[in-house]
Amino acid sequence: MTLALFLSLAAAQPMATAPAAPTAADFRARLPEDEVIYFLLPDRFDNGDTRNDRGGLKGGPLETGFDPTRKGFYHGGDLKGLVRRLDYLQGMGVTAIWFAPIFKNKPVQGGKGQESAGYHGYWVTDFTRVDPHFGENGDFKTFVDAAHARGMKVYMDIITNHTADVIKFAECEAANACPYRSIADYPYQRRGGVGGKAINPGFLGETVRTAENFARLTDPNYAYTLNTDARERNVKVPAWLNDPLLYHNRGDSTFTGESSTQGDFVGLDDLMTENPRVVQGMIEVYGSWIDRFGIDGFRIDTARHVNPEFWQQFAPAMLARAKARGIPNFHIFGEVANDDFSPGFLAKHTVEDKLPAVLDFAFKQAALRSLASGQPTEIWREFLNQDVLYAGGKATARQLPTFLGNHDQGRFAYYVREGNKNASPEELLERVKLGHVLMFTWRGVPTVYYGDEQGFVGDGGDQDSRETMFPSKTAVYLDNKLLGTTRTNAVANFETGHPLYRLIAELAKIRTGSEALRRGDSRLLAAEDKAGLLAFSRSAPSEEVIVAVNTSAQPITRNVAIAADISGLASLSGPCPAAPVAPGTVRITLPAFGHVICRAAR
Ligand SMILES: [Ca+2]
Ligand SMILES: [Ca+2]
Ligand SMILES: [Ca+2]
Repeated sequence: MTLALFLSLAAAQPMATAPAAPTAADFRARLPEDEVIYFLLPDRFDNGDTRNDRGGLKGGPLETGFDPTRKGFYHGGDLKGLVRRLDYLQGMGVTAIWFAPIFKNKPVQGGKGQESAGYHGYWVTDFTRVDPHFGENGDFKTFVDAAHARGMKVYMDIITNHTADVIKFAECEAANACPYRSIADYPYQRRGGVGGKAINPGFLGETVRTAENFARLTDPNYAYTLNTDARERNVKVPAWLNDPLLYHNRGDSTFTGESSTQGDFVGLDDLMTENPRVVQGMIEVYGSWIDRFGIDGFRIDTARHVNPEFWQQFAPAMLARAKARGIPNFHIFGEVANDDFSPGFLAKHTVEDKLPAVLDFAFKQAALRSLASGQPTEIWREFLNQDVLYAGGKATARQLPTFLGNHDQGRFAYYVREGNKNASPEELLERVKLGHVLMFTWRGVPTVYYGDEQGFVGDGGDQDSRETMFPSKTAVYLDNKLLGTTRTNAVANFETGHPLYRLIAELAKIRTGSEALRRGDSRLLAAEDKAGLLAFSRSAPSEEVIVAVNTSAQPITRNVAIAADISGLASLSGPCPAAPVAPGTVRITLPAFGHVICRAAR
């Protein structure tokens, strides 16, 4: 539409004015769904201080954990680096920063020859302080205050399921693999199996979650014989975490059945989260971070591996703690890792665990099916239909962080390339761009994975998707071919001119300025039994926005049914048709992988 036509339409049919974009001063008033989240690993974002690269430790990589030539070790990023890039993030429209766990980790773990480092943050030994590789608690305060001064929120990544791997079992130490030993085969009241010596008389098991019952659990050697290195027996902080009775001690999870919540996550010591001592301890640990720093939310790691009753107590306690600290819109979202398209599985954890929100793995899956594998756009209809499954229904669905890829499962661009091996670099970029258009217009909270805005692709999941934004020295990162640029991972990549950075900045601006896109109800307008059109509407009291995308490599023209009283469409992005072709019908023409975001006028 031309500007003149838009103005004439606007003059003839004045639109309600969308509320002004929130400012720095009132960031606490914003709802979770108002945010644009950016997820990063502090170790891989920017290195603002090389003096802390070894975390104050002496020795080689196996002592300090620092080795930028190996993907599984610390590369040097830290809080000072993050602070000096706040302009970069704000320029992209980011309003909330979620970073991988900041807590002090066991620097290196793993059997001989299989060692890797805690650069990712998920192997915590001290839950009360920042890992020295990232800085001091004072650096954390500087970061949080600097973010808040800009009106940006800070979401911490927290873990209550496990600590670092400190507890060792005599029976399997040499093999470095400890198979899960079930309650049926290794009951609490016998040592080493049903025929063993009687221990723990009267202990009724972990399902009787009272202090009285857990007081009868006095010997942790029911499944395995504990054989922890004497030098590590007091390494955990707070000190209560050093009590081996507060762990399940049954060996490695197979991620099925009982072991899903009671097994060790690849050796990490699995906390007895049924014990009220652990519940209370974790409420204190994380409540203290809210009290001390006034942070704005938690992403909860491995949420599905903790018993629901733990979350039923922990989540409301954190919300109350935040409220008392003057943080009314504290956001809590759990990681319920899932590779299928199964909103029901995700929703279960909002219903049963009563988690306020979960990461929207279903969004990632729908985006991959549409843009990496070219499957029918009908999946998006099915997607919206299942929003009612969440506790709180559609209102909860609007608060789920949506994402295209992450540090565990890999980058969106990687899967788009894998699924379209003969596509040109231009087409791959168009597909990745359209994924971001969907993420910023679909219900939920758009969550950008660091580096995606610089065209990072990676080589797969986990360590292969954790490149540094600063110059890399890691061979498997250096040979990567990025999207939308001729640059490589050998140089720093904070380019505000990268086409994906620019697109995200534009989308963030549109979304932040639109009540409908942030908070609106969703209605599916059109989907197809093949790749092609997906159209949907977002409507809030002040406005309605209509979004249409073309997931196919061919141009399309389709008639789409909209509300009959819509008289015109003003473009927020893309070539919106100026007016309906008939009352209630708009004709949408889109190039391959094109999109329109249109504000309706009535
Ligand atoms: Ca550093
Ligand atoms: Ca567990
Ligand atoms: Ca590579």
